[in-house]
Amino acid sequence: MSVVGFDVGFLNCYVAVARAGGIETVANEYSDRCTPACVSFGPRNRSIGAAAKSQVVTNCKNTVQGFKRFHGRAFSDPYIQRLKSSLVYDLAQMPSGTTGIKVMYMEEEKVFSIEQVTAMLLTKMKETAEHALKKPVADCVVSVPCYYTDAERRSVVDAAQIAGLNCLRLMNETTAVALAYGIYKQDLPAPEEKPRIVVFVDIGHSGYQTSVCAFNKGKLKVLATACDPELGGKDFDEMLVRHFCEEFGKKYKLDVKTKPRALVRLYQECEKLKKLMSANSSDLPLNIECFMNDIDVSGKLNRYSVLSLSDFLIGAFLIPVQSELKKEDIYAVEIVGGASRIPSVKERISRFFGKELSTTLNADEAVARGCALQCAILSPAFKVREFSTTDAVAYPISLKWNSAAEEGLSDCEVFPKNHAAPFSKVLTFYRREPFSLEAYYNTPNELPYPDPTIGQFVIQKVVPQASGESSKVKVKVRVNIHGIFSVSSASLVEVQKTEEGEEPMDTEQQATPEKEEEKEEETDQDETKAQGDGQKEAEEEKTPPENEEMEESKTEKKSEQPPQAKKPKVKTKVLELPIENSPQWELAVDMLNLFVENEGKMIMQDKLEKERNDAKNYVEEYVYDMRDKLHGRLEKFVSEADRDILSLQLEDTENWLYEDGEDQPKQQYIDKLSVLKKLGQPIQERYMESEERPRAFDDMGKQI
Ligand code: ATP
Ligand code: K
Ligand code: MG
Repeated sequence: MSVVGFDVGFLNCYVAVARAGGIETVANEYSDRCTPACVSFGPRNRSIGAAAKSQVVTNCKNTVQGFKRFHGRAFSDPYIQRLKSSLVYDLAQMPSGTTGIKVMYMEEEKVFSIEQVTAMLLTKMKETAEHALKKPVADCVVSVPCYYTDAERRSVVDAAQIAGLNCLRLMNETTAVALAYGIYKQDLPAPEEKPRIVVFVDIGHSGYQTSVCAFNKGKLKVLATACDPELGGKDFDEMLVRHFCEEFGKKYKLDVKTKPRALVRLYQECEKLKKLMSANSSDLPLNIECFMNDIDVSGKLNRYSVLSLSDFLIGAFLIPVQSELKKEDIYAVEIVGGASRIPSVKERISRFFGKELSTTLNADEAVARGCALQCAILSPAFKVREFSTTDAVAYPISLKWNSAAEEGLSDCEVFPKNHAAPFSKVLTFYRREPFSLEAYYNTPNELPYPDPTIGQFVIQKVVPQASGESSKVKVKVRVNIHGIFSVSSASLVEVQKTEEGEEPMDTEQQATPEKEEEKEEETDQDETKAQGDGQKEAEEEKTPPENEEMEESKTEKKSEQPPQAKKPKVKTKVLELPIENSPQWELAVDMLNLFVENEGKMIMQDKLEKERNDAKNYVEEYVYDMRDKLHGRLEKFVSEADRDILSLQLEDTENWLYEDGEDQPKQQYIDKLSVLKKLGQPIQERYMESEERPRAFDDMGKQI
């Protein structure tokens, strides 16, 4: 059982693990806790993270970044089409209609789905976690922006599965931050007291998220969220890039937009400049050598000109949080995310809340830490302080269906905005035949996504009662732990017989399907017991059970008698009904399996390529090392003739490495090395022996 949290950022990713009783953000193979969200494709392997980022300029067409925004999106989505023209790499349509990226990999043109690309990034992060924990990693919690829709979330869950991960929860980024904030606080108000209200603001590279959270001892509840998925650090970069494109156009007559490589370099330099500006108010230079057409370029910016340039951006950082929040109710405004370091942005947000901003959390690592904490809470193998997290539904969810009674379509909002999640509700329908429900977001204007459809759900095998009347069908709908909507179960209540005048009974219809089926096989005597259990279940449906998942019973038409009222005894049987689920842009199971298999193959290929490279490096190292030593400490232990032979061999091998040996199978390098070692080993042994001899004398001396 592993306890791992992954912050999959637009630009920067972080891995946190539970180790030695605490949560720790761990470093990758470059000793960096930040792993760039970047994947680069080469003729023999993939590079992921920092290794990929170093190829952004040299292999720009096959190096992908900024792909977080492609999840769950149709290729035809106007948003994707607009982005496509501004990207250095190419996008393509997947057979299912979703978005893929088109690159050259293993010397062939390949299209990878967005799930595959994110899986590659997760593979890298998984390795980082495994390296830190020194054991295989599967269980984890992965972050997503709180504005992600169902299709986007499902796509990330699939990506985790492709990477061989078992995602216990997709966690909203601001909720993860809230958990990281709350779990260590010793002074939270008692459960019955007025909660402490804290606002969390995360300004990343792509997006801007805020959430209002209520804290009591041992729990946090997200009251409301507000986001702008298209406002973050990248917008400042873009503004600077535009500025310099214009300046270089005038000054050097260069059209930067026509050269992808130059544009990528300009983006890199502008991001650096932006960061420098956060700490400097003086003029800052920008110099790039051999920028385009062998021309060196230089430019200059100061904070005041930037302020005027970015005024419209900073103006957008107003927070339309929909809640009845008064300024005096807010205990603190905690700010995280890389772009929260921009002074003018901080100033603006602080002014809006009329409050100094708090920066008690690590701005870069809080999301990953919160995810790891959530994973620890969910993991039975790990002991951690009890802390329950209730999230909020980001967009109101409605269902619509064909209604015989009302002639045409009926609909009903099942989860209003900011409704608690995870959460289940039971809806009751009266039907004679299978029927379908369509789930959709009912505020399309609020949605940062073109298609409000969530999915189609067909309740199958519905039949009328023996009497010919409509059957009572109970449909359980839920927003699950990932924030994904589903129709989780459906059952039909079959009335078997009615006998007047028997014992009074309560709402026995609430019994769960399994309970009812048991009841069918039992004798009359046992029936009471089963009914008793059923009653218990009914109560549970209205009160939150321990597992954090709350349930609420909701009926389309009220048909139940008030409890305690005497009513005729009805013997019923509850049948589980199959549901045909068709969520929007769902990845088909066979595709998913294929992607899992392919990821495995690519991991193997990367491993083989690494081994091949290592084998080559060993030869190179040996050549350099021996050459030095032959004229150094080994000199006395080799005859001149033998030294000349080996020297010649070393020289030949070096030449070979730069020519024919540049790109050979692993075995070739192993063979070359063993040829060299055959000559070198005896010399080294003689040297070792002579080193050991005086030490042996020393030891003898001690014995005497
Ligand atoms: P998202 O949350 O949108 O998925 P992310 O998590 O990858 O993105 P962060 O790592 O939180 O983003 O922030 C990265 C952004 O912060 C980049 O735009 C980066 O340039 C910016 N940034 C980092 N440090 C500074 C700084 N000192 N001044 C200004 N901007 C900064
Ligand atoms: K991040
Ligand atoms: Mg982030």
